[in-house]
Amino acid sequence: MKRITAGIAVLLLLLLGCAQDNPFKADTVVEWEGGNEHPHIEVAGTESGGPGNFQFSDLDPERNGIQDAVILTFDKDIDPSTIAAASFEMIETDPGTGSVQFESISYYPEDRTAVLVGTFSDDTAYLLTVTAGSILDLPGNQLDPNHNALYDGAPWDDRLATFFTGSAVMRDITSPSINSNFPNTGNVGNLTPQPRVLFDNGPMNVSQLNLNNFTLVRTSDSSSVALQVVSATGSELVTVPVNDLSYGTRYTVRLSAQITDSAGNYLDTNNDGYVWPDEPDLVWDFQIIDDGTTHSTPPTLSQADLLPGNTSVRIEFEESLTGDDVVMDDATFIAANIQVTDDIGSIPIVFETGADPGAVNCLLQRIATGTVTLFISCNVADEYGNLFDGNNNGLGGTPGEDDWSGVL
Ligand SMILES: [Ca+2]
Ligand SMILES: [Ca+2]
Ligand SMILES: [Ca+2]
Ligand SMILES: [Ca+2]
Repeated sequence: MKRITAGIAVLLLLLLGCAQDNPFKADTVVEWEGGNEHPHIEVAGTESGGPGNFQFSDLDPERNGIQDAVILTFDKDIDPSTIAAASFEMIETDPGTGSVQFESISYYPEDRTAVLVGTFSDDTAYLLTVTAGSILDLPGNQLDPNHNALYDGAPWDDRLATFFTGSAVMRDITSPSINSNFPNTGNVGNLTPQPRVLFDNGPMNVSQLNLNNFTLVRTSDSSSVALQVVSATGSELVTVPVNDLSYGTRYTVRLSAQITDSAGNYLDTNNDGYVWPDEPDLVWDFQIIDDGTTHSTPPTLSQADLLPGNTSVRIEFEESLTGDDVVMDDATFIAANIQVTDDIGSIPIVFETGADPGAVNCLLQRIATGTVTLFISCNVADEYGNLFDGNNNGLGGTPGEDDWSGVL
């Protein structure tokens, strides 16, 4: 045991020069996503290589096998009685499948650090599972490895770490994520576009890349559209509609979050680095361009100006992506949808429409001073009821991304 304590002392000495990064001095002001209530393992490593190192090296040449230790540092004070054999599961993943018994398991409260000593084999990879719910901080909170500020149980709040000796290859414990998805704009000109997703950090479990987990519907009524799979590989899923899609129609694609890579890691669909039990499905829209009979292309902002005298803001709209003229629905020019603020606050507006059906004058009921900001809601519409496309991707009416604001 003296050997291990000495190892920590050496690590501490090495880290004195970079106190900011010192893993033994957890930063309690870190704002984890979803809150900071639960404890976390801040850093894992080995005794031989230090924090962030996952290769075991032989610290005791006198004994057979590779003597080293797993070092886990927590960000909160841990209940020492929970740092026990029952909390840790260590198995071989390459080449064998056996389990590993640690020779000693210790906790150093002053460093918030657990040290798991073992003897390991040549050219072998290991998977350590810190079992969900097993380790508690002093107030009794479970670890929250997926950072949602909730205790979710296994597998969501299992904390995994991999280690190896020699040339063994560690098990993939990284969640796959979304690289990109297409088509995703409002001017798709092909009636048989190929809805597809590209993945990172796979390879994916190809058997799950099927039409149960990937669907296409008409956005307006959620009626389903038949697809077939063009290709499903470790890094992409490509599909195509069985029949032609319709002009001027918006479609919604959905990929289930309940799919995994080939190692069994669930998909991180929103690419935030964590997987939650309620991880959202990946959902996105695209729209087929208009033909002569459909009128589905939304309006977007052409130009907005604060006129000389600071008593009027003129807003001109145009058709999204094409830049064609539009006729707006005057009834949507209301205070809830168009707002102007300045250094004093919100400015009352009287809306005035004139000869140009694609424009509106906002008559300010007091002179604007300082920084003048215009807000246009996605609920502004054209004559056909197409909602405003604030981010100009040809798809209107999505709260947040289609609301527009800017300084004039
Ligand atoms: Ca040895
Ligand atoms: Ca959790
Ligand atoms: Ca996620
Ligand atoms: Ca849009």
